[in-house]
Amino acid sequence: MNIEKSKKLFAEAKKYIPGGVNSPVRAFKSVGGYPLFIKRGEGSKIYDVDGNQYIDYIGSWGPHLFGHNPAFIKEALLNAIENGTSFGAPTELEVKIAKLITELVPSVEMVRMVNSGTEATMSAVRAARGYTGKDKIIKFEGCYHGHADFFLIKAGSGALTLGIPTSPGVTKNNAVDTLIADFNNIDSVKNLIKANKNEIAAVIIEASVGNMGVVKGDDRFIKELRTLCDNEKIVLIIDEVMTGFRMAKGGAQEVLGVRADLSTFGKIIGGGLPVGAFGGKKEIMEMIAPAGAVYQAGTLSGNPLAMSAGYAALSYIKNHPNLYIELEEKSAYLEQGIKENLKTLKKKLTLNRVGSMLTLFFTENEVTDFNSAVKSDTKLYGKYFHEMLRRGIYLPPAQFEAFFISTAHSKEDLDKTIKANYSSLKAII
Ligand code: HOZ
Repeated sequence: MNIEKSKKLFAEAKKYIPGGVNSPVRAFKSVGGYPLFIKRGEGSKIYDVDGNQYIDYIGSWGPHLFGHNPAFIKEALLNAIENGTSFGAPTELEVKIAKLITELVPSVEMVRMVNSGTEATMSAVRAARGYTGKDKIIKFEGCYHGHADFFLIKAGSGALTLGIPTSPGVTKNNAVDTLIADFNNIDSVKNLIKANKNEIAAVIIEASVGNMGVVKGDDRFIKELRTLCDNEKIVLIIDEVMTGFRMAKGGAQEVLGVRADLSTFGKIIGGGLPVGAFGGKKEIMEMIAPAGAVYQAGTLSGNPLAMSAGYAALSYIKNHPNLYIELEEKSAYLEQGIKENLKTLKKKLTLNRVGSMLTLFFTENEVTDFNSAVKSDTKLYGKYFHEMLRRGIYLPPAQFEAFFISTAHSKEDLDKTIKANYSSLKAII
């Protein structure tokens, strides 16, 4: 595989951008080798600057439910750009998209647009603190909620992959209000609540995790968490940055049968453009300025280009409910194919799938939380990653991430992936 142009660009990038990338995981540090510089994406495929084609299972980390560059989003963007790129003033589209989100996600009565998942989670916590008048929050080890200081404690995703789950630069004062519980373990939450009686503003959780690899939230655990938060007057924030509009139109909370007090969303709300949002109960959301005193702001929030792409994506979701059936069938087909390969090769690895997100963990044990996820052989994952890449399959360049499947993945793509999975596993075992 010729990747000379990518190699050259990476060398040049490292002179001007820390580590040569604008977000750490994409530097391929944990799998080794050189990151590919991507030129374009179309449907299920991406193309690098050297002209290589790959079947893509990252999909910009979640939003590309319909594959890259679908015609209806492109058209919406081209129409919107005719009218200008940014006003810093309200537009009609912001009202339409907010209304649409409240229709699609029953727990969301009001919503505020921001520019990224990090802004969404950070602002949701501020709202919860303002609403309850309490300071502390509970998060779960291995869950990742973006890079605000108080979240970078025992975090997942890139922070975990790079071995810096608790980042330097986070002050003791910032860390002291973040309490850490074990995912899928209700007793660990109960103990923290007991030890910090009437001090906890919010529990924040990826109800189905993508950021320590895919780990399903146990139904009973999530329901007990909901009851606990109700009893203790704690705001339950469900982080749907990855799962929102992907697991179902109502996200992980719809599938798990719970209602969040606040939910956070990411780039899918912008059809893949830089957008996030947080929303939920009216009485909490009305705490936000200018309705209330909790300050939150941004010139690019509700940006007309991002809103037009987002409105096109969410309208498509609303009008094509069968897309979740298609996603489920395609994802189950891939899961089944990989499982059969493992059986034929007599290799016991753990495959976790929740809807159209899956992770192949290089460990034999069941993966249900952080401690079981980190038992994975990350070096072996790195080898597997490169074998797959050589065969034209672009997977997340880190063990503790999810593969994302889209409706654009054809049966031919999935068969090619299953075949590559077989040969790649065979090559590394
Ligand atoms: N931390 C992101 C995945 N969980 C990756 C962000 C990126 O590199 O774009």
